[in-house]
Amino acid sequence: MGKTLTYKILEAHLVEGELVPGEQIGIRIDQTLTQDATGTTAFLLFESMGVGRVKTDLSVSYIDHNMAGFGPENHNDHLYLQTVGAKSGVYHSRAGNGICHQVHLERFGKPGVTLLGSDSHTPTGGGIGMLAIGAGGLDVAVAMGGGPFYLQCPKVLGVKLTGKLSDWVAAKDVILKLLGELSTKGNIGWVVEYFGEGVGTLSVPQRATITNMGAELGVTTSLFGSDEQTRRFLAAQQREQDYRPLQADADAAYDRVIEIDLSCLEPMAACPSSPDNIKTIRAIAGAKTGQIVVGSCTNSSYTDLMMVASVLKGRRVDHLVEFAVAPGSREVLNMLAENGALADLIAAGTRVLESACGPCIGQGFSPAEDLVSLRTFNRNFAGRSGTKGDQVYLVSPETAVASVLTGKITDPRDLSKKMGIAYPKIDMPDTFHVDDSMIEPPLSQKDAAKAEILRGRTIVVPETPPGLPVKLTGRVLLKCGDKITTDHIMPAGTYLKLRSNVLEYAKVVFSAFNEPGAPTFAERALKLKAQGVAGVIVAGESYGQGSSREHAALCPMYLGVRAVIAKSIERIHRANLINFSIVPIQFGDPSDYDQLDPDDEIEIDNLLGAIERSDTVRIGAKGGAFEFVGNLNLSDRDRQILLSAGLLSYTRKRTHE
Ligand code: MIC
Ligand code: SF4
Repeated sequence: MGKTLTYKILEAHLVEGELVPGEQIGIRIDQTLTQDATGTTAFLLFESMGVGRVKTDLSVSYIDHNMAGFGPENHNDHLYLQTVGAKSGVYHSRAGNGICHQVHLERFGKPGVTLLGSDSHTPTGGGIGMLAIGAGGLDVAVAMGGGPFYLQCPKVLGVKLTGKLSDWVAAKDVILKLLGELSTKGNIGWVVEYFGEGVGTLSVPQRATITNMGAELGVTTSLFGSDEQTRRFLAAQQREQDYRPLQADADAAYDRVIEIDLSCLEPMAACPSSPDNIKTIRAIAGAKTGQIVVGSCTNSSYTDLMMVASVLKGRRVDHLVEFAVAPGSREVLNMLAENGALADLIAAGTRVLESACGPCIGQGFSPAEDLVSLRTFNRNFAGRSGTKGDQVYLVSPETAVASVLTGKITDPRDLSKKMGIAYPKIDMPDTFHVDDSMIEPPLSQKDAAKAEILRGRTIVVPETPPGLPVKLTGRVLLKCGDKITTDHIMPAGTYLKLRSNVLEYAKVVFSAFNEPGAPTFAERALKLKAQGVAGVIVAGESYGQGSSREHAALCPMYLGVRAVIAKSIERIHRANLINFSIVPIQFGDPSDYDQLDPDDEIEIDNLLGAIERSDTVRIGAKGGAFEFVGNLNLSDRDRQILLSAGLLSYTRKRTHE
């Protein structure tokens, strides 16, 4: 049997372990990316590792998340990242240059290369044939220092694409279809690889939409091969030298194959409040909408926005709809400005937001209560928009623009059928407007030696995790259900500016679960911590879905949380827990979850011994009246990290050995 593309790239980068599914492997990382919301912590930790300059082929630091600038925090972060990056050998993409994944695809992505990013949508790079993986900032810091990245050797799901998308059906509908089939849980340890004759009909920006939102499946990454479409994209970005053809073998051994006929797809939506709550637009058409946004790293490419502008040219946004676009990059915005499409959007009544994450991470543009908001984004977790009880539907730019005209959820095919609007086929241009003047190269080693790093008062170095106790005596601080996302654990939106100050940010851990008038999660946790009692979280399936934000481990660690006991824990979050010395435990028997209650006392007699040499722990609860077994599922390296009180101490120890 032949090799998958995933295994070809893994093989070329393997530095530890064997390519056997399920085994832990270490791979060399060629490129890293960080963004400002995870980057400040990543760089503070990188600095404390004492490595000096980055050892990767390329590391880029982007400013794109924390852009609202209410108070000094955001700008302090930008200045820190600009100066620490310049000194450490890192390229710096300035605020206004665009969303990390879009800019990285345009300017740096290369087929066959490994990319590790401190953002869960790093797999966007899979659209150009990279093996691009999201991870916590500390893992990225270690990779910047030249350390391998460790992951579970994946199984490969081959998605065979046949046929061709019909007019008004978009790449977004491909990934929505897949999310409908596979859901957001139960896909840990898989890579999705697209193949088949349908692949050649998709441009790189379309492929990137699919691999981007593949993150919502909870897989390690998603990728396409590198072919004529890839060459065209790189040539249009004036980087044809970065092209190399790459494909899986014709008889590649996929662990499972799903077939999707692109010709049979129709417009779809992820309904509130999960990216896997999929319905056809036909089924939900007619519902009133009052707010629509086209943007985010999923759908803000030049071709997406040109399609929207072409439909809106000479027409008006419905008077009950607020419509905004957030172009993915300055390159995209520049091109729209130059060719007049921006003027068409403005004339139609569009609000033009800056090239950044913006509303996708709750940085403004929150919808009114009970109002249906259509967004071309990748996540619609409850409250992520900044409005409690929000009704966010994730759709393609085609569905978005059709609904902009009618004020109702509208099947875009009706624009042709009922309104006589022809589908504007936007081809990828032969040349993009390339201007790298907002990407600053790092200082030379000589200049870097003298350069000063600017550290604003709002940037606070995070606490190092304490060692784990031999015997854990704890209490259940929170019992939560299935699919708890990192947005539930560590809300972003208006709190995002606290990312560089764990002491402040920790106050809102699990704030979605706080009851009015009752002590907050943080207050209860700190009280226990002062009494020397460990905090324990009990959760259902798929705990820690969503983002890579390590604050969802770092802040609970600071509050004294030492263990999470769940039915299952998602990949990036589980790694973050281990990195910050919180023990991830899976119920041996999921029905034991039902026996536990908030405030239950928890005892693990020989925690350290179990971590050192066992696959299971015996957990006592309710003053000894109930005992159950937890699975640890730790690799040797995980054990060492936990025994060293986290990845930072482990890395320091190894550097000085
Ligand atoms: C997200 O889309 O949730 C984010 C904000 O980009 C996060 C990163 C973060 O929390 O800073 C992600 O996807 O990893
Ligand atoms: Fe930014 Fe949204 Fe993409 Fe996250 S998903 S990187 S917040 S645009």
